[in-house]
This record gives sequence, structure tokens and C-alpha cells, in this order.
Amino acid sequence: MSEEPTPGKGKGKEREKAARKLHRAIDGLSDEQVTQLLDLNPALAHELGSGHGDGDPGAAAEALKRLNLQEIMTGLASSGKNVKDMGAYKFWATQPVPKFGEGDSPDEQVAEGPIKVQTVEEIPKEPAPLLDGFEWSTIDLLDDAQLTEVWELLNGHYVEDDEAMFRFNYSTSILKWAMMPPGWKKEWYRGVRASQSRKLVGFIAAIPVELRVRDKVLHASEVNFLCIHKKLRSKRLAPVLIKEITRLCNLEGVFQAIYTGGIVLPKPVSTCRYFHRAINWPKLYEVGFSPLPSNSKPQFQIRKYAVPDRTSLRGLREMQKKDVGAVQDLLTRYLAKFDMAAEFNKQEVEHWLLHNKKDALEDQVVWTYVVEDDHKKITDFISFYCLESSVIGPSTHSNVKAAYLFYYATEIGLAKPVDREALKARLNALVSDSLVYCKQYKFDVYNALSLMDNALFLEEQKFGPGDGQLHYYLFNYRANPIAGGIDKRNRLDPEALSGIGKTQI
Ligand code: MYA
Repeated sequence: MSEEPTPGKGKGKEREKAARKLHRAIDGLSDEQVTQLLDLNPALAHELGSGHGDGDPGAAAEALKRLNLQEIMTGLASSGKNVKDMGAYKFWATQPVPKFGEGDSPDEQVAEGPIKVQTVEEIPKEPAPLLDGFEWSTIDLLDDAQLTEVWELLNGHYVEDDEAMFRFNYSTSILKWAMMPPGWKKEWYRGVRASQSRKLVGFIAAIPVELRVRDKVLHASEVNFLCIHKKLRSKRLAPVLIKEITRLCNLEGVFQAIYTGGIVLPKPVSTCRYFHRAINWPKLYEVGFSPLPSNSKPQFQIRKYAVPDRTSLRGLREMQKKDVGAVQDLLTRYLAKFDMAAEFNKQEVEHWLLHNKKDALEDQVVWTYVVEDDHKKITDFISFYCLESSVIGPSTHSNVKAAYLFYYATEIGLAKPVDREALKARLNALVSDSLVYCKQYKFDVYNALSLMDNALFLEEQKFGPGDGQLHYYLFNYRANPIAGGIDKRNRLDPEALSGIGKTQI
């Protein structure tokens, strides 16, 4: 299940080119070192034909030795995008983000805080000019026609997996949900149009977030849905969009931001890994998402990923509006465990977790289940959201319906001291029951990252490690590294759980 994930955000498509570029020979690596390096870099292992131990390690070692040691050691050889010299980040070198090498050693703790301090008065009131033939356009997401334009751009041009087999297909319902939480700002949906045709060819969005990084709460924004039409790629339009959304945030007094991506930029504050749990294995096999391991048969795979028909936790039920206060309280206390997390008020909890049944026109995007004990107290909850991917190539299926594990919390994780085994058992029960609902709602696959306490249940719930990584970045804020739930060999690290309590859509 690990071999072909749904598109990881921002993953490059140029691994083959990368492998060809990485030509300098290295000698003298032991088998153990080869294994370690391939573990560090699953995409590279896949490319070299030794994906997760299925291939020939000897041949992979030979291929590996043809690559440049430093590039492999830094884990940067997995995509063409990542191969360039760090000094070649011409745009990012000019931005208030930490440089590679800064604060990398565990003894070298940096003082956390803003990198550049500015006032709203210093910020230009007008956008920078665009190339001739293009113009800025603020997109009104309340206007269905404009929302559809954003959907069309993303549907044809947003994030694909490395082999261009799948592309994220955010429905208009999920776009509204993801981009219009309480406090959304109409100026923060910025598009670029071709002046003559009026066609939308570029987009970037931001939403407000109260983001806690260790003991400080930043009044920040979360930037997402950066997309440029394929015909306008590599023309340095992305930096223009990024500078424009920065200006628009700054004008609202927001000087810090969080964003994520599959590509390496200066410099991640954390890195998580994607995990995938097959639900409809035959379909995943047919679309090329899941391979058939050489020592297996389809019926074994189907049996392996069978999901029970019924849930097991007593008191588990769908979240209702009356639960919002209790869920917000539980979530707030649970997220306090992590180094980085959003601070959600009640309106935000309602927006992010409660499906609004009144709006019959909207497809359901989020599913949340609470556990209510005999005293009517909410002791746990778990949620997931729906994000489909289009199958790009010829196939009998046009899409893959993926559930993404979202937020969860349990009182058992808040006991002092925490009984780790009890927490592990409870999280496994919650996730296992959420899988039952995923199956009922006809999801094909359940995806999760190595963040929060996920390392306590991913393996037991048969989530397999994927190729994709998700790097977390902070704009204009220097912070010490935050654990992403994986060790130096890119393996789940149940001993050092992740400090990331923030999920990204
Ligand atoms: S992540 C999802 C990103 N979208 C996609 O992957 C969709 C498919 N791809 C595309 O549409 C294009 O390839 C994009 C780049 C638009 C990604 N994040 O115009 P270019 C840098 C940051 O010639 P293009 C998401 O939405 C690149 O390193 N920078 O390139 C979060 C290079 O700079 P440098 C990126 O391929 C977005 C420059 O752009 C990314 O035509 C967070 C090249 O520009 C990327 N994903 O277009 C944005 N990809 O020379 C940052 C490339 O330095 C927000 N680049 O290497 C920062 C906070 C702002 C707010 C602050 C408020 C205070």
C-alpha cells in the first residue's frame, strides 16, 4: 500500500531527470549504509527499484553508488526540484525564512521569534505590476461562477503525484470549507487573469489562524492552493503570487504564516510522512495506486484490508451541534500537548468539525464522531475529511476517494501521567472505528501523516508508509525544529512522538 500515494502536496514530477543529473560516483558504502540511505529516502528507493524491500538491494546499491553522497545524505535526491544547490533558491533567499544550516545542531537552540519586524504603514497599498497581458483579480468565493473558476484551475493544474497518475480534485464544497472558516477575508483569495480572455491562470489563498508555536501564539495566516496554469509554469509567477499574498496579509496586520508542501524549501520547521490504509484494495490495485506484492495474491490483500461492519466503542456517535463546546474544550486540552497547534474557538470547531446538514446542496466534507460516556460526558472524538483525486491516465475508474484523518482527542491522553499503553489502545480503537465509517461512506483509502500521536496506531491499523513527505514551514518566524513523528531513517518513531498538532487540508 505504500508505493503510490495520492498526490503529496507540491511533489515534483522530475525524479527521473533528477536521477540522471545525480551522476557523481561514490564508493565504499556498506550494505547497512545503503539500507539506511534508502530508508531515509523512500522515493529514491522506489526509483532505484528497491521500494520498501521488494526489489533487489544489490542493484539498488549499485544505482545508489552512482549518485552524489551529499545529495542522498540530505535526503534531497528524491525530485528534480530538490536537486538544485541550496544557494539557488533565488526567491526564497530574499524572504524572511531561516537558511539551511541555521540551528541544525541539537545543541544550537535558536531564540524563537519574528525574523523581520514591520508595520502596516510600511506596506505598499497597491500590488506589484504583472507581466503585460495579465492582471490581478480578487476572487469572490461567494459567487458560484468564480468558485467554479478556482475549481477548474485546481482540477486541471493542482498537485499531482510524481508519476502524474493522480491529481487532487478538491470539490467546490471542500474548497469553501477549507477557504472560508470564521474570520475569512475576502481580499485573501488572489487570482491572476489573462487580460484578454479573462481566464483565471493563477491563484493563491490565505486564511487566518491563531497559531501557537511552543509558548507563543502568533496571529498568523495559513497559505494554501497556490496554483499556476501548466502553460505558465517556470516563468517566476509563483514568487509574484507569494509576495502579493504576503502584502495582503501584512495590510491586515498579519506578519507570520504557516504553509506546507512536498518540496524542500528553506527551511522546514518539521517534516512528516504520509501513510495510507487501503479500504477498497481491488480498486486501488486497478488504478495503479496499490501494487500486488510479489509474495501475495489479490485475495490475500483483500483479506488483509478487510474492515469490520460494526464499530466497537460504546457510546460512539456522530457529533452534533450540542457537542461543540465539549469538543472544543477537549481538543484545546489535547492540542496543548504539541509544540505547534492552532487555537480554535467554538465557531472554528463548529466550522471545521461539524457537518452542516441544513445545507443540502453541499456534499459532506467532514465526518466527526464523539464518544459519550454514561454520564453524558464527551470523552473522545475523531474526525476525517474527504478529498478525491482524479485518475489522470486511462483507467476504468475516474477518481480515488480518499479520507484524510483530521483531528482527534481523548481524555485518556490527558491523564497525568499518561498511561501510554492505555492511550495506544484507545487511539487504536478510535481509528479502527473511524475506518468502519470510512468503509460505510465508500472511501477507497484512508490517509494520515506521522503527526500528533499517530505513530501509536498507524502500523497496527495497517497504514503503510508512503513516498510522500509533508514539510511544514513558518514564514517570518524562526523556530527550533519540531519532531515530525519519524526518525532519521524516515521510519515511524513511537518513542519520539510528533510535536505537530496542526493538520493541513
Ligand atoms: S503547496 C501546493 C503548491 N501547488 C502545487 O504544487 C500545484 C502544482 N504546481 C504549480 O501550480 C506550480 O508549479 C507552482 C510553482 C505554483 C507551485 N511553495 O513561478 P515559478 C518556488 C513555495 O517559476 P512554477 C501550497 O499551496 C520555487 O522554489 N514556493 O514556478 C502552499 C522557486 O523559488 P526559488 C514554491 O513551477 C504554498 C519559485 O517558486 C513552491 O511555475 C505556500 C519558482 O517560481 C511552493 N509549493 O510555480 C507558498 N513551488 O527560486 C508560500 C515552487 O527561491 C507562502 N516554489 O527556488 C509563504 C507565506 C506567504 C504569506 C506571508 C504572510 C505574512
